[in-house]
Amino acid sequence: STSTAKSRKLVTLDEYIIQAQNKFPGATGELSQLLRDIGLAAKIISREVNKAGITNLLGVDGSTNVHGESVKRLDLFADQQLISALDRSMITCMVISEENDGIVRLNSEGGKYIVYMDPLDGSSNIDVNVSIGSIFSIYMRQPRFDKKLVEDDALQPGIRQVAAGYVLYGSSTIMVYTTGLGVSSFTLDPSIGEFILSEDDFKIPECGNIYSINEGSYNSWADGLKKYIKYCQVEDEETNRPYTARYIGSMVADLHRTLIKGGIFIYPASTRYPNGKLRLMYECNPLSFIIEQAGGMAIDGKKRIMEKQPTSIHQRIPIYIGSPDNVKKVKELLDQHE
Ligand code: AHM
Ligand code: MG
Repeated sequence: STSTAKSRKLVTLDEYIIQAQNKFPGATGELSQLLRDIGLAAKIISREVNKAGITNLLGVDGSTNVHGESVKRLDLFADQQLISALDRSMITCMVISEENDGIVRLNSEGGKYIVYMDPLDGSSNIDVNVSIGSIFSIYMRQPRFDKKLVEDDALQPGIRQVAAGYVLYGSSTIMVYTTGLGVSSFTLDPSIGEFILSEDDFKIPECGNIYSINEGSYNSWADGLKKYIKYCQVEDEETNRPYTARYIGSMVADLHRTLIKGGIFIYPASTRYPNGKLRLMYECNPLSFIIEQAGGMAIDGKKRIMEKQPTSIHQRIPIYIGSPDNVKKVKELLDQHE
């Protein structure tokens, strides 16, 4: 019957974006175009990530391969792919990337959007064939066209994000994004080269039994955090403890698991990283937007990450993010042991 045929219909990322845009009669389609640009770059990066093992056999980083060609670093390759995808459609005025110290100007005259990105996060995991990801965060340029485009235009708090997402290059390649109306995910079918809708209203469990933190820096943690990790390890059947420890070391992979299975991911302040390691604008804000849209929470230990007024484009911030019950519990202990 038609209804079964309909229910089996595969929806591609591009179709989904156009359908979503059609729900807003006034929409110009520019944000949709931007998301499609990122989707295309993601497919190209995914292909290269899958080939990385073979490339490694031929020579790495700045060295030359057997053909005498120089081999590009994968993170720089990802950076260039994303920037040229965004450049093509002329709607982005500037890009701020982990790979570039300053801002990258694209269409500084007419471009409406400011894009932050970490083109290939978790790059230390490339060498060991473990999941890595790309992260993006999109803002509108504030209407000040009289003035020259400056770095300050990009210093907007996370609550002003108009869209954010990530691509996880794992056992399959998955793109997850939000425009503030819930969280959708797409799985890349490499045989046809399309992202196919897999989930269109992701919700994080209220409480989870997985904690994710680099315990190597235990000695320099705040007392409240030490207490929380001990709490996770206590045996208590009723609250499903002890929790399970999982830490991949790729933020995108650790957060994707947290989104699906619940629990908490923490990158706290430590002696080595007094402000935490992760970057506010292209790691913490976009992941916070997604987790909040899925019903979770993200704080810096005290306050909501997305309300933080940024002071510089590459600044770092501690992060406690995940299921609401888990984040509330660690906050309670942090407050108690200040
Ligand atoms: P990178 O941008 O150099 O790849 O570092 C970011 C990564 C995150 O993906 C991950 O959560 C974190 O670093 C892990 O850091 P650590 O090895 O200190 O636990
Ligand atoms: Mg990074």
